[in-house]
Amino acid sequence: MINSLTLFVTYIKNFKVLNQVRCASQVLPQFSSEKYKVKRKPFGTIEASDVDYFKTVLSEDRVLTDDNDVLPFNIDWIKNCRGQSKLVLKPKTTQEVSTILKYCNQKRLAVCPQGGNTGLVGGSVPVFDEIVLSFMLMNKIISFDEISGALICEAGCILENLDNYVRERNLIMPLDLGAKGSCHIGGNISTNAGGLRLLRYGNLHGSVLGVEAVKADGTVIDCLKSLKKDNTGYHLKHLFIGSEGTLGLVTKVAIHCPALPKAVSVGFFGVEKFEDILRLYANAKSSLGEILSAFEMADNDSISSTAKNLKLPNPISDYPFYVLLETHGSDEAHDSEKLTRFLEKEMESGLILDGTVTSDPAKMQTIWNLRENIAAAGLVEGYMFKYDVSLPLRNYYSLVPLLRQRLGAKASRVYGYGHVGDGNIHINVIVPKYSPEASSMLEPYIFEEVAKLKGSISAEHGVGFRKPQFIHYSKDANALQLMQQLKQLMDPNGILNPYKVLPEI
Ligand code: FAD
Ligand code: 2HG
Ligand code: ZN
Repeated sequence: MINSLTLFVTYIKNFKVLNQVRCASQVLPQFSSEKYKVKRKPFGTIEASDVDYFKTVLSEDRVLTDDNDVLPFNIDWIKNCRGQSKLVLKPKTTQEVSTILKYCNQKRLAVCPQGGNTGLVGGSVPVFDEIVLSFMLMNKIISFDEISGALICEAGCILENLDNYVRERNLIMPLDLGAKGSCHIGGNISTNAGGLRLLRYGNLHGSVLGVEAVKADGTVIDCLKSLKKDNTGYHLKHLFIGSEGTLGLVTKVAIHCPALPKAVSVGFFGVEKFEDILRLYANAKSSLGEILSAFEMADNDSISSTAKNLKLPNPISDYPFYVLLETHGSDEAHDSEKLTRFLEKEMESGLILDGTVTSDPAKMQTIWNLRENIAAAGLVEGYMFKYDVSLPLRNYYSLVPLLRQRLGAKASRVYGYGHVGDGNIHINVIVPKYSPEASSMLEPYIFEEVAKLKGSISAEHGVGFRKPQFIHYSKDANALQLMQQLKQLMDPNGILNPYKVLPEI
């Protein structure tokens, strides 16, 4: 067993470092409207009188109009999209959100809701001059029931802060993702974020107990029940989970928190070929059963470039593929013995070439750091195209070699990694510089291939601004029509996050 972990960089530090690298290393992105050739819809334009009105609703310091103050709200995390908003509003209460929306609806002013701005499909930033409504000041925990595990909080609470809060009370948040230090629970719900442990704790349609949301006309919809069972008619909360701010703004959330596992172990394995990962996954499910909490994979390029770019240690040496496997259980000796036995057995079978198993928190964190930072590490190498698709498991990795071949020397790197347990692969393609040619070699080609394989063009990141024109690869025409009808019903003037999710008719 290899235990050469010497450098313990916490995720939070990495996230900050990465943000600095990201901000320092790139010039301002091109305006989305020019890059993607979008025409402004006939919304109202903001006038001085509108700003004056918002200053009466919010205090002056919560109405941002200075270009430098507004700029960060116009640019997305990956620095791919850039809007031209001139106004950011920071409400503190549901009532303020409601008053703002009522006014915007009457004056046909478009609004872009923004949480932690970590979204990866351009949904969180404006395209033109939409008003940014930031949830960053709606960050209070309202109540927590330690017995049932029901947490009720405002939408702008940062996921990691919530997790720290409930951990102190022996529970955990039911989702975890690399952006936890910045993303908001309201953003998570609006994107139906998946993350690293969906395999174990399920998706947000299951763990969200209730939401409070504000419709485009300012009406507050109170579905903030914290009951596990509530079959009183239509399950309206689901309309807001994953609708990316196009049907209503989520202001409060009730969510079920599972128990803090008493025992956590992590295994990190080197594997020869992708087919072996699938066999390992099947074996892990049967050998580890209910304690399996994550089964992640990454190819060599993902891990070696992340280790190199961010100077993170790789606890095992170079292999074509890697598997990160985690268990959440209640008996440390029993669980780590189970995992060690699994490692030994699969090393004997030849599915695992080498590996390490640990229950040491710092060492587990080091392994997770390597995995969680893949998303960002490539940003230092050039322009990154990101794809987030789900595919039948037997075809899970098939697009990576296909894209490598198609792009040849035009791409400096094409790599795949993701949540095997959810059939969700992330494919990152790095080119030295953005060009429409590179883009047209990738899109719609990749989505056509996903459709041929009966996958989904968005597994967990959403549709946002980048994918509405491709949504038909995964949604049937009648389903799309129903989506349009729902939008018309809930937001007849189309002021909520325009240019996102729904394709142009
Ligand atoms: P934003 O980015 O601010 O917004 C996302 C969308 O939701 C936008 O359309 C926005 O308009 C809307 N929105 C935000 N708040 C509200 C609200 N209160 N009401 C209505 N609409 C709202 N995603 C995953 O699913 N799994 C992962 O493992 C994962 N890992 C990531 C790792 C990194 C390093 C990064 C940068 C991103 C990752 N993401 C992942 C993507 C992103 O973090 C998630 O989509 C997250 O849920 C977005 O939350 P946010 O608060 O940043 O939302
Ligand atoms: C992850 O699983 C995230 O790390 C981000 O969903 C994926 O950035 C990506 O491509
Ligand atoms: Zn992911």
